[in-house]
Amino acid sequence: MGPFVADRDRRESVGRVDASRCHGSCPPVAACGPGWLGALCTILLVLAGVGLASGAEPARVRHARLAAPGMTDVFWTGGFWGQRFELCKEVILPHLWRVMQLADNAATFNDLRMAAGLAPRGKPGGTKWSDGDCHKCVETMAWLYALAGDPALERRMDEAIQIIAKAQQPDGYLSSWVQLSGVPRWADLHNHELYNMGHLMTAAAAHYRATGKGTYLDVARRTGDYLYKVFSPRPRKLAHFGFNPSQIMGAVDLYRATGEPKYLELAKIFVDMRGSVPGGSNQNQAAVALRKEREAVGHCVTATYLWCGAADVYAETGEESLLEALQRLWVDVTTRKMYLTGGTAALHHGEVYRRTFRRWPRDSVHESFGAPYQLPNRTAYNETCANIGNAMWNWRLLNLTGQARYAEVMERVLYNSMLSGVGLKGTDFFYTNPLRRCGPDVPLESNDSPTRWSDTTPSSPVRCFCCPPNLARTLAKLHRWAYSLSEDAVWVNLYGSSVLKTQWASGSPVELAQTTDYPWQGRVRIVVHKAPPRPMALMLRIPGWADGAAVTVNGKACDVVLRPGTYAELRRQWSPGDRIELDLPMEVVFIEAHPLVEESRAQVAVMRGPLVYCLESPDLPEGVDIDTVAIVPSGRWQAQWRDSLLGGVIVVEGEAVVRPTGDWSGRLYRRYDPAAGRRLRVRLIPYFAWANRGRSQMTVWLPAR
Ligand code: FUB
Ligand code: ZN
Repeated sequence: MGPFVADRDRRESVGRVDASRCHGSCPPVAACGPGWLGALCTILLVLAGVGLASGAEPARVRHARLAAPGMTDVFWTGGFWGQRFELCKEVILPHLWRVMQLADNAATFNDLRMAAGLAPRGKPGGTKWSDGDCHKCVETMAWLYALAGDPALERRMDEAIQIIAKAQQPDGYLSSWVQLSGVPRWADLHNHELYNMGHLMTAAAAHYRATGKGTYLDVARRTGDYLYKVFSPRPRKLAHFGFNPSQIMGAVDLYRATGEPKYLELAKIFVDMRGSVPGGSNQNQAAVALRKEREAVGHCVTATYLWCGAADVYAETGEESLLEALQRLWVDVTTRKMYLTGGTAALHHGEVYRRTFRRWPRDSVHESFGAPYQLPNRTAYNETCANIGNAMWNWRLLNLTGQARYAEVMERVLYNSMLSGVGLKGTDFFYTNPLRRCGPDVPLESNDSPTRWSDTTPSSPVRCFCCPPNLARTLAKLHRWAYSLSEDAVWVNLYGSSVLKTQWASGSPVELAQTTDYPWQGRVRIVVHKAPPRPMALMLRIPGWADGAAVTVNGKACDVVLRPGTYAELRRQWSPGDRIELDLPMEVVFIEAHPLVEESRAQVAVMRGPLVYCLESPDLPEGVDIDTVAIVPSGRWQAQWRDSLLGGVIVVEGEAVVRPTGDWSGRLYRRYDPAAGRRLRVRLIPYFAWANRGRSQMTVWLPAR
């Protein structure tokens, strides 16, 4: 399939921006209104030396098979994700904004205020990466604003951007922790300068698209120009720089927003730097150059951000060796190193053989991938950001290739290890996402917390606020991941009540409305409201678990292949009013792990549709210890809607056996009695909904009897 011409982001900002905003840094010319006004604006822009490409998404996503719809081409109309979008707008974002004004929260706008001279200067109160988290918060506002158009949000963005712009140094550098601490620039990669500036570039591009204003983008351009100056000579001493390298995605976003090729070159430099000089650590994927890498190692946020950045570079350059490396790594991750929930960070701390540096054969890693099949449950790290990074990477691979396997992983993360990072009320969070919490005496690991937390001030159990704004920005833009477009097709990646209103490749309007109770029910209805005047394919994703899916068009069965784990292609001349009905059977299924996953041996997990289930202690009768429960997969199992539980969920109920706890005091082992145990009916809840009823114990994997 050839390259797909996609200029939706340009069109959508055209739709939003009015002529009154055409001052200074102007949005794409058509935004300046029809006729003579637009022409006048063009002339002014040219005279002012502002390229006409400014603000436009490049006219094509060169090497991607699919393109994402524009920023406002899709919106949720309700349902599961619609509720979470609303929660993000009404609760999560206001909460973040409030907490991030606290001077001693781990992420705080106050550090930027101090750097800007807008608050009395003092020591930074936030972490070294606080700025990056502030930019993620503004990015969230931009995505919400694009759809909601709420003037209060716009004012808040203006307020934040004013602080950010003032905090920026005259040469374009901006990383408030370094500025306030007085340490030299680029002294230590853990100072997170690139992380901070990367998020700045991404947030600024989103803000520009959402508002048409260039205030933030101007800051980002200065940052991009500064980074280009520092990194384009490829200084050897900075070859291993980049921890959680959001700057690669950021530079590509800036390139796409401005059309300025040097930002793409900068992104490529950041990819090429890794592993280019001996002595780099596996911790930040600098021991082996990405194009040669065969194993997923090291910090999982750092890894997935690097891979997302490389995917973005590939989308623009088409350099095959990059895609090959990413696909190799994907196989390693998904067949040997990924949890059932889509989490990938098995280890709080560990070691990797340093493959390129003989004198120090072992390399310390943390927050990282484990060895193959090393997937402990209780001590799983699975940082929410790492899980989101995995989803972001898979969304990119999906669009590059059109392969359903990537959508499957993306969906697995979203419903499970991403959503477990936020409490149902939207104001409390988890940083780590283990698959088991048990035993009152078992110590918690770093960044674990017995209950969810709302802020990360010094009294909080966790001193890192990177995950909440990452979650918020993902919820705020997830609608855009639900569909993709190609030259001759619309792809439905995620099921959720929504409307897609876009221009198809030929320029014809396409409008579809989807209604569904997914993931609770597997029935999906899509109604065509507008269709192009020639045949178009509707590509419906058939999830890997959906054996026996069925589809009808206007009530008649279709002759179409519905193979789980692929997209089913419905190609025809569509007309307004056409009705597609898809039925994805949602059975309760029992899952076992590869025999080499020692921690899950002889156990099963329960899934229904895309949801992973867990047993949580509030659902057990008084006195029954979670560690004594084994389930009986051959028993009677059923799914039930419970309106009043956890905001409304489908629970799975079935048969279990409880073994006597007995007296373990002073003992590590005892004789096993096969006859001991009594029958019990248990209720499992969706994993994402655990830890919303106070301190509890929980397990995804359960012994099978
Ligand atoms: O690196 C900054 C933050 O700390 C990241 O988001 C986390 O992964 C942790 O490493
Ligand atoms: Zn995080």
